[in-house]
Amino acid sequence: MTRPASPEISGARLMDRIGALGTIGALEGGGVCRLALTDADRAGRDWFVSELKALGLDVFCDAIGNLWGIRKGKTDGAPVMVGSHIDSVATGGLYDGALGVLAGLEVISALNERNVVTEKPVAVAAFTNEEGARFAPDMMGSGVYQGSLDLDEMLAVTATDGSCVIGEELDRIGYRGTDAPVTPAAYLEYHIEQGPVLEQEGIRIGAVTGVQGIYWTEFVIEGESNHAGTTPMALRKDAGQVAMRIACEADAIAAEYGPPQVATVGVMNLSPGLINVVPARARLTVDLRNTDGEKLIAAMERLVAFAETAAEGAGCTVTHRPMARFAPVVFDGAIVDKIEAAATKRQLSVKRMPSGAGHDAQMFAPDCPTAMIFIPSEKGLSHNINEHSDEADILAGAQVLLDLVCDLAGAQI
Ligand code: HGY
Ligand code: MN
Ligand code: MN
Repeated sequence: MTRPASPEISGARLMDRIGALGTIGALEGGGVCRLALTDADRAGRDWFVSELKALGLDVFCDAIGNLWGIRKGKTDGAPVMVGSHIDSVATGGLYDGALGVLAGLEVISALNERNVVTEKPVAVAAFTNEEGARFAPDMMGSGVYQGSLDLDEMLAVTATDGSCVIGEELDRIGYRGTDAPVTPAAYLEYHIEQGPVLEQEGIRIGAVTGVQGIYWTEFVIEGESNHAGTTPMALRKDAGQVAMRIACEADAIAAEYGPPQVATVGVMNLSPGLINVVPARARLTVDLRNTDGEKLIAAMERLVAFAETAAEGAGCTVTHRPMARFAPVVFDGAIVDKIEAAATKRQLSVKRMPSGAGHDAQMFAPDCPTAMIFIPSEKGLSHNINEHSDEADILAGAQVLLDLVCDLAGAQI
């Protein structure tokens, strides 16, 4: 039997799938909202499972709703897995997460149409709640899949708006499975950069060397509501002022540490939230990240100490709760080298770089050879409905992914 030629990505098929998934949870002005375990997420899951079945894959679902399909190989061993996520933030784009899952489907389509036999099985996965926007922490499904997050603990997590619990939502959408996760022989994730580096430097492919550490913390400050007009400043217990000082301190830490340290206050709620009432209570979240794990811990400790001093000085109390604690990870050097070589062989400019965003890949890095492929994001935009990547880049990155899968899975071509 003549060996099939090296399989090629079908751009039309991949763009069609991006368009199809992009209609699920579509927002009026563009972009998508497929918050984890909502009806839109369920619809996305249903669509993904139907695609896996149509490709002839065996389909699996575990106890936290992670979904994966496996294309048989000559051997029954651990698969080479291509994964990412189809849940999004509330103002998501078409590509964050979806690109990696859909390119995984395209890899299977390309292997099938050339009847390529691989030594190892090939798997395509979509992990539950990568974003952590509705239920913290992020990378929840992949963390449970690989064992770094406890299943029962995660099933009991309440939504950030207090409306529901993960386990019940999984039952409600019918995605609490029973299949046992299988640690891959290697894990590859293809993702948009979500930052400005590749575009600014005119580079086509990022060979991602690792992911920075991520610390999410919730602060709750309790003060005393009072009249905005009659209460002298010195007699106030203003929870709002303390919250704002904590936010300013987070910003000051990032400025003093300099890049790559970043700090974000994404949520700040004041109550009772009335124009003429001194806030009795404030809740804010702080997202701190750094590629240096020790600096990240130092930044966290400094912020907590500041919060306690600021609260005490204002006659308030403060509590803080970790919502995510992920140390920086380094990806497998040999696979990063392969990504670099595969891009170069396709005459694509390529750059080794760390990831500023968290990804499911960081949950696999401690357990199996893992790496990521990036393509440029227009204006570095992401978690924004205007997120965009050029079709030529989308296809180029997907071809590099296919070449890597053929290499790692031992495709007979
Ligand atoms: O927060 C992150 O970096 C990822 O988008 N969950
Ligand atoms: Mn993502
Ligand atoms: Mn994201």
